[in-house]
Amino acid sequence: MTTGTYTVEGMTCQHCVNAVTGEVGRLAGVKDVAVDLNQGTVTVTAEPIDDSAVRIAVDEAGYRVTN
Ligand SMILES: [Cu+2]
Repeated sequence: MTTGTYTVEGMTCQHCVNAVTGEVGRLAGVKDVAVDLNQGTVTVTAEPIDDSAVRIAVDEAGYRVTN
């Protein structure tokens, strides 16, 4: 299991959390998605973790990975 932390721009409320969690959580191999609104981060636990797929999923949710 691999964990990756992404800095995501634009998340402000529970709606944002649900949108990001929903899109990223549907990716193959993803076991957990944890959003920290204060830090503006999304921590993904997956086996394997597909970095580019995570970035695309965040983008599709309407936000942007900045790291
Ligand atoms: Cu929001």
